[in-house]
Amino acid sequence: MTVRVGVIGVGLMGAEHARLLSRTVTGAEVTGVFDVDPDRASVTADLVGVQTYADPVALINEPQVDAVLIASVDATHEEYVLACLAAGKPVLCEKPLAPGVEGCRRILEAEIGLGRRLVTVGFMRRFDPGYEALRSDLAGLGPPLLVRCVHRNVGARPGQPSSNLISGSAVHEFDAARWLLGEDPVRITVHRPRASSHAGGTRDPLLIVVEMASGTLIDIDIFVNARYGYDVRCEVVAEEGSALLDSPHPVVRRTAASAARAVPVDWRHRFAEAYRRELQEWVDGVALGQARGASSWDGYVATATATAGIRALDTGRTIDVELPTVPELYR
Ligand code: ISE
Repeated sequence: MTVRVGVIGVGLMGAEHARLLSRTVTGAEVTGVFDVDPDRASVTADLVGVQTYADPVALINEPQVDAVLIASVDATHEEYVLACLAAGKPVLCEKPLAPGVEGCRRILEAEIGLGRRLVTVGFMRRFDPGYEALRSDLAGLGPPLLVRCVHRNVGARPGQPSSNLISGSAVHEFDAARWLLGEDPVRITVHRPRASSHAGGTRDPLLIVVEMASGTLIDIDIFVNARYGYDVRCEVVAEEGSALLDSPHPVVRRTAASAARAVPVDWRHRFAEAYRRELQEWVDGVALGQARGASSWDGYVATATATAGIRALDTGRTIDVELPTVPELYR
């Protein structure tokens, strides 16, 4: 079976997903593209040889569309995911599932009402070979004590709200920590070091500390105007040793009394293989009627953690992450 995918939102990530779906992923084809900017929609539609749609909900309901990929702006995710659920179609939604917990809850309710999982949230680190190796290495290291994360971008849009560092960037660490450790967060604190003069008024960097249910602490150094490159690292310190996921570049270049390893410039390079595998798994799962990857419950927990984190940033206090009992469908 070829899974026919409608792509909603073809900015940086959506265009990349459309390209991968039509050129690299097997068993998939793109059948239609929507974007609020018709010119941008045409660029991707021409590249993958399909038509553009003027109405995203018409694209979702199109009989030629078996599954939907949503990569439009965050505020539109809830509406489109709900439309996919109403049409009974599998959907891969870029993170966040919805920017607020209420929106995530409405999606959970709709999916629970259907009685089957159709929603996958685009937490691609779960498909990164490095993160997978890190997770399997933990088995021999005894109980984890600390997870020490670094997440740096070259630069961010000027005037970006400080909260975006939490909801748009650190949200990946919130999900990765749960996936690595198999437990949920209970509280979050956000420290605000002196801001970089390159951050244009944004509180950047931030140092976030998340306490998990067992007492394991996650610290996240998030710095989106780091200038030198895109740098994601993660070390799990456990009772019998530690496991470190460092820069993925294998070659160390030594010259003129120095040794250097290349650093990627953005996440599409660093996580290229993760995105490819995420899409392949999703398409294979759709063909088999299985939901794979992060669920809407995982998306809900990530948004609940980010929401508590934004309050922690605004108030300077430690904030509890309040989670209801995991619904049956997601156990
Ligand atoms: C971006 O939106 C992403 O999702 C990237 O994975 C992340 O590393 C980056 O910080 C975000 O801005």
